[in-house]
Amino acid sequence: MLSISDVEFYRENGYVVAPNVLDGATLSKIRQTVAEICDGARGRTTHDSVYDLEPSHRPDAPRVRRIKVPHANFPYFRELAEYGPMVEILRQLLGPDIRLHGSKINMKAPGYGSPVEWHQDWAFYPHTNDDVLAVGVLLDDADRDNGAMLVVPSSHRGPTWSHHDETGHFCGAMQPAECPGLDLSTAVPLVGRAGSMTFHHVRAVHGSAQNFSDRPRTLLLYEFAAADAYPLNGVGDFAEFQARMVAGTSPIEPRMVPAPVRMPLPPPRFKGSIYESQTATARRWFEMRQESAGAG
Ligand SMILES: O=C(O)CCC(=O)C(=O)O
Repeated sequence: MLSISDVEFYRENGYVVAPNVLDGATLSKIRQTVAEICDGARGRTTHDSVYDLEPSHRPDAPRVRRIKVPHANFPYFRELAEYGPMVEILRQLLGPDIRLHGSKINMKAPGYGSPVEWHQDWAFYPHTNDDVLAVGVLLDDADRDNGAMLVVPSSHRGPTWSHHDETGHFCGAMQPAECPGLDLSTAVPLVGRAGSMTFHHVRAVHGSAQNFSDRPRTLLLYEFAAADAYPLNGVGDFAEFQARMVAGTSPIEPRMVPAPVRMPLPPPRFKGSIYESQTATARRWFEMRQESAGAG
């Protein structure tokens, strides 16, 4: 459970870290399951519906960047989305009725694990109201050097920024130089020990650098919404939508609030994952900084 001041901190800043939420046995089981899934990337030559691969991946030397939608691809991760202590915290932040929206596991291997450019999740999946958040389940200790997620405090109360590329297509990456008033120097790394959980608001500006350390940074992300938040991108399969409820009941009447929305349209030129869609823009903030640090 979060304290009252933790909940207030989340409302004010758009993020909060809860230490040591996972018990040791569950953490070990998740890590082992992730390792087994990653072994399955051996022999693969391209991205598919489960694996997003690092640019340096080779079939005989597999490098997985992301395990896609684990809750849909592996029953264990659907079960885990109902992990009691996590759902208790979600109730505090979202209310009693909660639906799982999506999931992913972002690997950041030592030395090469890819950056994720600045973005707001809301730009990918706007809803009728913004009681929507992502949980980061830390499967390794996370710190600034191994690519912990960075969040700009209180940015969830600001505009929804453009996430479109130079051709006008959605690409899922912001251009911070074109965001007046957004001060990235205030960004806070969401650090913690393995087994801790981070919670960030769907409109919070966040990103993360390449892993330059010699330690892995594996992050299981679950996205949850208050059940009365309906996705503006539509509901494809209503039975599947309802089957994603993790607590309470699902109303048929969406709650609407005025929140700034930009639709993720026209669709990205490069599809498959955020890593791929963000390559559509030549102006990548984390990569540009890496290059200038190398050149300097
Ligand atoms: O893995 C990370 O550090 C960032 C994850 C993220 O924001 C995303 O995948 O949408």
